[in-house]
Amino acid sequence: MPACQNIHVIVRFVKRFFLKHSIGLTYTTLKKSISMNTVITTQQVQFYQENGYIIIEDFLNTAELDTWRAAVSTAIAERKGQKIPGRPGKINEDDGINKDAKYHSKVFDQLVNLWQTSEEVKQLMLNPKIGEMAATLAEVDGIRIWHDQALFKKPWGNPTSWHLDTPFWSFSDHRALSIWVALDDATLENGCLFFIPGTQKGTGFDNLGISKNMDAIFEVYPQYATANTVAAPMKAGSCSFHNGLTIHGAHANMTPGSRRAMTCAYMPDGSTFNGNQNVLPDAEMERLKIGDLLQNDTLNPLIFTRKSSNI
Ligand SMILES: O=C(O)CCC(=O)C(=O)O
Repeated sequence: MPACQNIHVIVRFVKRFFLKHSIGLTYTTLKKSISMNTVITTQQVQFYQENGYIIIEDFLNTAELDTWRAAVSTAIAERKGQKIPGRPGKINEDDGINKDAKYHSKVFDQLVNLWQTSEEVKQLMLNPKIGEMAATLAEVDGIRIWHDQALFKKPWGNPTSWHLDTPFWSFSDHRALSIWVALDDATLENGCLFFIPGTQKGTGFDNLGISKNMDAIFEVYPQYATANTVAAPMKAGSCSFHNGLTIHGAHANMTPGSRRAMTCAYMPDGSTFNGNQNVLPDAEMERLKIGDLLQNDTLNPLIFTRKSSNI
């Protein structure tokens, strides 16, 4: 082969090498910066509407999971045990709703509205992409944050008895829902969630609290006492959404490790005050009358709406 042809071959090889590796580099960079897996398909909406819950595998990539873990841990440390901002009461104390603080403090550590006290958590919770996921699943036009909560089931933690969420809240909307993000692998051993599919269609807004007895909910909803349950083990970084009227609970933590989760409850935009105290500050409770729109953007930010340009 003549020398000039040799040079051409070498140049082509070098070009190909750089092309291949620069694409590789671009892809790696992209992969790192790819945002959360927030696409919701029509099939997923149908599944959610039918069953009242859905699991989204690999919602966060490894880097995002690290960010969430760090933001939530720091926010919890900064709270020094205060459960709800602006309200008295520390974790592990009687919250006036669930009797027997000694037992319930061993269900999980529950810290509410970390987004209000941590800029890092606020960045995560107010992400419109998550709001869009919630709005799409719930089939509503707009989504407001009701409250976030870190739910950390400690080693040997008690089970989370079957319960409903929406009856605790200060509005009554059958489309309200929550995201539950696994910050650790949630397994059958350490307290993964369980759902009773389809129950969101038959439950209501009477608040039963969370009993210590797993079967207490069936005194009110005996029609579900023989229903099938579904376990929702999840890898860290995966998440689920569940309707606040779907009967759900979690296993005991049978391990010496923690089962950490970050959650957020969502209120459809346009919901109205029902008179229940939950997480609203006293001043807001005094101001509100039953039937008023809950549209205080400082307390319940609108994180996604289809009505006008997104936030
Ligand atoms: O994390 C748990 O054990 C229960 C979670 C739950 O009930 C909820 O997110 O609504």
